[in-house]
Amino acid sequence: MITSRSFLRGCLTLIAALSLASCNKDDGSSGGALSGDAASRVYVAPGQKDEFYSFVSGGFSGQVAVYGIPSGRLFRVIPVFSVDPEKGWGFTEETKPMLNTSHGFVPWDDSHHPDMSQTGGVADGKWVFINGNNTPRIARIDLTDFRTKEILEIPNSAGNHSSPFSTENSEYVVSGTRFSVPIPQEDISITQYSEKFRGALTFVKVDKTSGQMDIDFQLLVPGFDYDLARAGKGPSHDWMFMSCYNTEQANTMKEINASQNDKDFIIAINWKKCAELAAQGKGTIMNVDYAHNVYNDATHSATSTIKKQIRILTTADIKGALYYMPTPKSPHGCDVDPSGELIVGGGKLATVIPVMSFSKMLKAIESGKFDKEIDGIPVLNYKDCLAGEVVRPGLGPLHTEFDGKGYAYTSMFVSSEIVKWSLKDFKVVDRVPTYYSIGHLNIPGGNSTKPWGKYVIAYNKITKDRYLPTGPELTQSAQLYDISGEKMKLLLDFPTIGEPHYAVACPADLIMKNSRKMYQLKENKHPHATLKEADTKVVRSGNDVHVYMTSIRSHFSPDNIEGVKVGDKVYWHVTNLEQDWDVPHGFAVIGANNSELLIMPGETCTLLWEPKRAGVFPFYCTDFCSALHQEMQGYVRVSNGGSGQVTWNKK
Ligand code: K7E
Ligand code: CUA
Repeated sequence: MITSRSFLRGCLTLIAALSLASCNKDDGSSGGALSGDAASRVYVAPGQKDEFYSFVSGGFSGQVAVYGIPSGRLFRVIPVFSVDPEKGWGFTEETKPMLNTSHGFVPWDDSHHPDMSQTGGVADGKWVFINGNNTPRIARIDLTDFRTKEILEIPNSAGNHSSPFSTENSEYVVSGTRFSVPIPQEDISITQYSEKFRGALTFVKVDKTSGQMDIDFQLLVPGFDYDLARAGKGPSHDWMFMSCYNTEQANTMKEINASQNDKDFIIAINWKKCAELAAQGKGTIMNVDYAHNVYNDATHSATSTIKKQIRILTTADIKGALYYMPTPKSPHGCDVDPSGELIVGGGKLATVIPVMSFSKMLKAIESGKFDKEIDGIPVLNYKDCLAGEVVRPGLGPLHTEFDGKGYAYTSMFVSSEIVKWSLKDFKVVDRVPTYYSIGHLNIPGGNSTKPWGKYVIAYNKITKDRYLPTGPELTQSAQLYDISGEKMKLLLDFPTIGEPHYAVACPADLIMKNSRKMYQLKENKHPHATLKEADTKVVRSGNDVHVYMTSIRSHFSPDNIEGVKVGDKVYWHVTNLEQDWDVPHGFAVIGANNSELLIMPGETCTLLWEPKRAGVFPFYCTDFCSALHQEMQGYVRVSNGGSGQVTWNKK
C-alpha cells in the first residue's frame, strides 16, 4: 500500500466506525485463544532449522530482511538500496558504485516487491529481484551469499512501484511506472498532464546463467498510474497483466480526482509478441542515461556504467499486443492463479473482487468487439472477460495469493482481514482478522504455479496494542497463519524491519544447499588484494597512501605504520586470509567518515580514511573473531610535516 499514515489512520477510524472487524471470534489478543498447539506449530527447537526462508521487503528501509518460517526469527538484513554501516555497504570503495545512478550517488530507496527467479513457473531459489521505488531501480540479490550483485536504473520511469515481476522462466522482470511524466523529460506546465505525460513499461531481460539484467525494450503507454503486475502462467505464459488507476489522468488531488471512474483497467501485454517486434528492430532508439551497476565476485568490487540508449515501442508499433480490461475502481493488486487462467484484481474502493478469465479475454480479442480505444489500445468489455466476482468479500481488497489447492487468499486493508475464497465458485469460505490493516500477504510460492500452501503470512501496517510501545512509531509486523486445514488459524506475530510490503518465500533446502561458506583466496582478483602476510606493504603515491593489509586470527599485518601525513588519503585494502566458514574480520580506524569494514573469509575490502590531525591513532577488528580478538589492533602515526616516507613493521 502506498505509505500515508494519515490515510491509514483514516481507515482505522473507518473500521471502528463500521465495526466490520470480522465475524471470527478469535480476537488473537488473549493468550488463551492461542493454545499450546499454536505455540508448538511455530516452535523450532534450539539447534533445529526453519522449514522456509522468507525474504521480506523493507519498504522505506530500502533493504530486504530474511526470516525463518515458521519461527519468525530474523536471520539477516541484506543491504540493497540503502547504505548499511554494519556491512560497510555503500561506504567501502568496492560497494559505492552500486548506489550510483544518473542522479549521482543515491544512498536510499523504498523497496516493495521482492520476486524470486523462477524456472518453469516454480520459484528456484537462485535470485531475488526487488524494486527501488523512488529513484527507479531494480536490484538482483544472489542467494548463494545473500548479497546484492546488480542494480539497474530504469529510465523514463518515475516511481518504480509496479516492479519487478518475473515471467515464468525469468526471461524478463517487468516494471511499470507509478507516476507518469513527460517522456523525454522536459520543462512544461503540470497542467499539460493529459496531453503530454506518458507511462513507461520496462522489460528487463535476465541472463539465464549469470542473472545479469539488461533493458530489452520499453513500451510507451497512456499517462495513467501503473500499479502491480503478474506474469501469465501455462496457457497465459506469453502475457503480463498490470493494474492501473488514475485513468482519469488527474494531476492534482488524486485522492478524489483519480477516484471518479467506476472502472479502471488491467492492462494485458503480450510480452512475447512485443519482444519479437523489438528483436525485429521495431520502434525507435531513445537517448537517455541510466546506470547499470554490477558487483564482480572475482574482484570483490562493483563497477557502474552509465548506459545511453533504450529501445522504445509505442502503441502503434505493437498493434494487437496490448489490451485494457476494465476492472472495478482503483485496482491495486493484480494476481494470476497457478493455472494461469484467472486474473484477480484488487479494487481498493471496489465492493467485489473481480476475477478475469484469460480464455474469455482471448475470445473477446478474437471477436474484435471493443468498448473503445485509448491511444490505439482496444478496451475490452468487462463482462466479456469476467470469470466471476467474489461478492461481499470485505472492504479494501488489495492482494491475492494462492495455496495450490484451489483457494485464493485476499488481503482486505480496510476491514483488516484475510479472506479465503474458492477458485471454483468464487464463494468466500473463511475469513480471519489481521492486527491491523494488512497490505500484502504471502504464501511460499503463492504467486507461482507451485505454491507450498502450508502458511499464509500477513504483512500489517498498524500494530497498536500488539507490542511493547516504542514511542510514536510502533513496529510493523507479520502474522503467520496455518492454512493446512479448512480454517485459517493464527499462529504467530513477529515484528519486521522498516515497512513490509510484499515478501517471497521458498523451502529452505532450495537455498541452503547452495549457500556459500567463504570466498576462495586463490580466486581473489581484487586489484589491491594481498594474498599472504609476506606481501603486505604500504605504498605512497602523491597524497594517496595504499595500505596492503591482511587479517587473520588474531592480528593485522602490518600493525604499526608511520609516515602518513595530515591531508593524505589513506586507502586501507584489507584482505581476510581466513579460509573457514563464518570467520569475518572487521576493521575500523578512529575518525573515519564512513563506516567499518566487515570482511568475509577470502575477501578484500577498502576503507578510505582522511586523517585530520597529527598523532598516533589506533585501529582494530570490530568482529569478535577469537579469544584474542581484543588483541587484534594496531597503530598508525600521522604527522603534520616530514618526509612522508611510509614505513611499517614487516612480518
Ligand atoms: Cu500494496 Cu507497494 Cu505492493 Cu505495499 S504495495 S501493501
Ligand atoms: Cu578479527 Cu576480531
